[in-house]
Amino acid sequence: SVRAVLFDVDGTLADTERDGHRLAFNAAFKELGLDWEWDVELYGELLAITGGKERIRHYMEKYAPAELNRAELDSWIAGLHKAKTRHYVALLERGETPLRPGVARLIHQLREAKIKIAIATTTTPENVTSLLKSTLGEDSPSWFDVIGAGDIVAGKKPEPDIYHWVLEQLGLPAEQCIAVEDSENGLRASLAAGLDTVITVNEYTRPQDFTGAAVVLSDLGEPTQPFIVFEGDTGG
Ligand code: XBP
Ligand code: MG
Repeated sequence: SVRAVLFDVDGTLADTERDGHRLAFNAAFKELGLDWEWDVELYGELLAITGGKERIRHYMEKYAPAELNRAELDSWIAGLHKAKTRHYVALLERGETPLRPGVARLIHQLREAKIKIAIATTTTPENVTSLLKSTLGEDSPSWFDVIGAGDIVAGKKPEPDIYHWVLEQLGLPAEQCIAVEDSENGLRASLAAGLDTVITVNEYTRPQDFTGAAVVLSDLGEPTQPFIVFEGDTGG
């Protein structure tokens, strides 16, 4: 039986990319006096690289090369990304980023059923706690048995590192857990860690290749009507 469900964050718990992370990156660029602007289409292309710092580095290599040595570039990117995280957390704190359909319901049901819940994401830890607090309440981060996020592992998705780390912290084998993801990179990571994976697609990830997923859904859904039990129905 299933002992734990491991949730991705960006694109899975909430639609955080287009009107969240993207806007925060652009605000950070402006703050630092850069004339870069990531529009919706370009951002879709850049999403192929997971992790904000990695995404900035990839963009620079392709579109805006800098004459810095490796160490200078690392620290410059880290500074820019810190500003981005500040803008992103401020945006979440405005409380205008809702969870996707069915996410809150499933989390509550899993807790009631005493099935463990965990987070496995490439995003920065503060982003995760801010999103959980602004949507599920101040103490909701403590509902999660493990929160695996950001730079605690070397390889970001599609590498399976973060899933291996979370499974190890949970003390559970992959066969007793399920992952919920939204992207091909996320699915590659969860499958490589041996996890059966439910995919809920979004605008950016709908066209991607989800070969190997247990199921591909539009979202986790909300009941539109109360569930009706017919008395005397023997179910046959
Ligand atoms: C999500 C990401 C994240 C965010 C940015 O990937 O790629 O990097 O876009 O977050 P996944 P940071 O959903 O597969 O985990 O800037 O904090 O890295
Ligand atoms: Mg995702």
